[in-house]
Amino acid sequence: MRILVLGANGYLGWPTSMYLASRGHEVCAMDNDIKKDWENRVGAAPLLPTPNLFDRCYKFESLTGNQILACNADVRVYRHLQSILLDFNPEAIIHYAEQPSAPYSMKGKEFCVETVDNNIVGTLCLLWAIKDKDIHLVKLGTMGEYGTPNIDIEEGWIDIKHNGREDRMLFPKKPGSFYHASKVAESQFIEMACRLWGLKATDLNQGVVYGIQTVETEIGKGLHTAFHYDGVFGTALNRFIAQGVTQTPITQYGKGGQTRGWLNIVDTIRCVELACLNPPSEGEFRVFNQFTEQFSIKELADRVASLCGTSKARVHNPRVEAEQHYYNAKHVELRRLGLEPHMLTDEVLMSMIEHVRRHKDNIILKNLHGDYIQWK
Ligand code: USQ
Repeated sequence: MRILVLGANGYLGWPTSMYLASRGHEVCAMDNDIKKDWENRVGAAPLLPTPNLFDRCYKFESLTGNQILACNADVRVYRHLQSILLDFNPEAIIHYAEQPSAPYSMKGKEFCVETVDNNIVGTLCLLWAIKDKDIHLVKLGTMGEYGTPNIDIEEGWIDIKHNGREDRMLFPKKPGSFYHASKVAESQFIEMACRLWGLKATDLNQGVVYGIQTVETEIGKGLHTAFHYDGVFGTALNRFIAQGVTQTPITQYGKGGQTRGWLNIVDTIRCVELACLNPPSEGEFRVFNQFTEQFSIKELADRVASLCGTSKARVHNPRVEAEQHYYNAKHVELRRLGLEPHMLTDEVLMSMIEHVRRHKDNIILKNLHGDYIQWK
């Protein structure tokens, strides 16, 4: 299958590109390198520096014989996008080209506007570029679009009975940051484009991803993914691991009862492949909840603290979010398509700990605590 990956040099985009190329797909990897600017703006850096996309595609091909075409372009530059679509003629597009951090989007007006501009304008350009084309859009959404409602969360759609009448509606959304709200808006635009123009799209409402290794990242030096551990781009478990490894008190925010869906990075890449291989029908806006297990923040902080022999910090929650709440989100569709989940065992946690420990000297200690971005 010919697959265009947008945001291909990121935490998920790069392992996805390699995985798909290893599985016999023709892959074009597009990125505009903007992540480095965002990192610089908040003083963040991944555990290992992110190589140039062209260099690592060349490296990957020389080690495996599998080609990944690389291109440097911004989704929002419409003429570039059009010419890439014309040249490569993809059957599916995986859209990761987004500002992914909730704290970044809450840091101030400029950060919020930049997030919304990057995410929403990028997605709108993409929708116009694939209008009238037979391309399946696989869009990375987020479980955070739903928030933490006091009812079960369905996979995207809900049947509603109201005043004696019935309809099938998008599941109500309650985002908790401007980043999450940007994803809600994108879902709405994509659903409308499917309904009005007959596009076909899959919205993958993904939970929090953890992990650092995939089969392909281990093939050779320079093929690693961008592992963040700071308070802006580092997701909670990845961050806790870096804190455990450096004996820095683990920053559980507040009571830690915040419950989320979680998945291993190796399941992310399998899920996007499954979505590509099983496209929806014309005009369909399909939603999958992409996670494999639910955990509270406290459970994860306690497990890492115990495995690493680290203490826990008492951190007042800088976010506005429920710290004790009901959470029950359905996630059956990807299993139905063949996903075999990798669960978060202590063995998996230990292998992450060992891996991060090997690069411990690269960790910027001040990024593991302090300077919390306040939600209000
Ligand atoms: N948290 C802590 N301590 C920390 C960092 C976070 O307790 O040091 C807590 C947060 O308060 C929150 C939970 O951990 O309750 C998750 O935070 P996170 O930073 O790991 O994840 P989040 O901001 O929700 O965003 C991440 C990704 C985003 C993705 C989302 C999926 O950055 O791209 O969309 O996970 S979800 O959480 O399901 O919305």
